[in-house]
Amino acid sequence: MRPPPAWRAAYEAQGFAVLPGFVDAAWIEALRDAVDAVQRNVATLSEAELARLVFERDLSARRRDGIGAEAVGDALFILGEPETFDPVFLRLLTWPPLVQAAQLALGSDAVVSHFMNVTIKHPRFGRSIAWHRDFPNTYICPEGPDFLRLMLCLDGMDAETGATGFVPGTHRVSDEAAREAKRHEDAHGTSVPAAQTVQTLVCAPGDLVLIHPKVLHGGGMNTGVRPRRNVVMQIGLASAPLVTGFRESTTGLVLSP
Ligand SMILES: O=C(O)CCC(=O)C(=O)O
Repeated sequence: MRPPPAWRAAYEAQGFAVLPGFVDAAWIEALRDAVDAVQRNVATLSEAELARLVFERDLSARRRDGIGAEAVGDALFILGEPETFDPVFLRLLTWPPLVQAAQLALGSDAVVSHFMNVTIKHPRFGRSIAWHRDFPNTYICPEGPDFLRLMLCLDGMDAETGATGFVPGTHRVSDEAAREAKRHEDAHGTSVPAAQTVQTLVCAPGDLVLIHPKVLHGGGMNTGVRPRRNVVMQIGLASAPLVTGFRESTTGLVLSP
């Protein structure tokens, strides 16, 4: 195993870490173009392709500050399985420096992909994301918190555009406490942490954010005039079988640099 990189201490102490300038501008532009192409061609997509997308108009207006479905057109919130639309995403997921970052965070060379998506907050109405932990989740999850999410910023983000906020240190709860918190959330809704405990992450295009599965995070609406798009990849230990029912095209893909 390689020696731990400098970001590892932040990841362990806070439950998240930023690796600035991880992906170069030319590649970020190619990824943005690929997202734009899907958004532009929504009207011509097949049913199978449409099934991988989540549209703003189909979600509650509550997280858009009441802005109604009629005002958001065909805006995408989630572009699922982006690798099935453009191979540039698979190149990213299997890119050795990215795989190595996941291996170092997880402390093992044997890692697999769980899924990837592009999470999009459109200018003016892109929805807020409720406070949550990624572990446990009902989508694609192993029994324990043996994974992380890697989030690549395509446009950068700040408070106005709905940057991701974290409550540092909240990953230091037991697995059972995280499960109990999820049960509570499902029954009673999510609670909002005190503002002074939240760190809002300002990022530039090309920054990579590593997210511990038990750190509390969420984010506000995009009230600005620029889009806020992040590629989100969940990668886990190969030794931790999934206990959930869903699968994506990259689920189980062995990642080795
Ligand atoms: O896009 C974001 O701000 C965060 C995405 C997120 O919360 C997640 O994938 O769990």
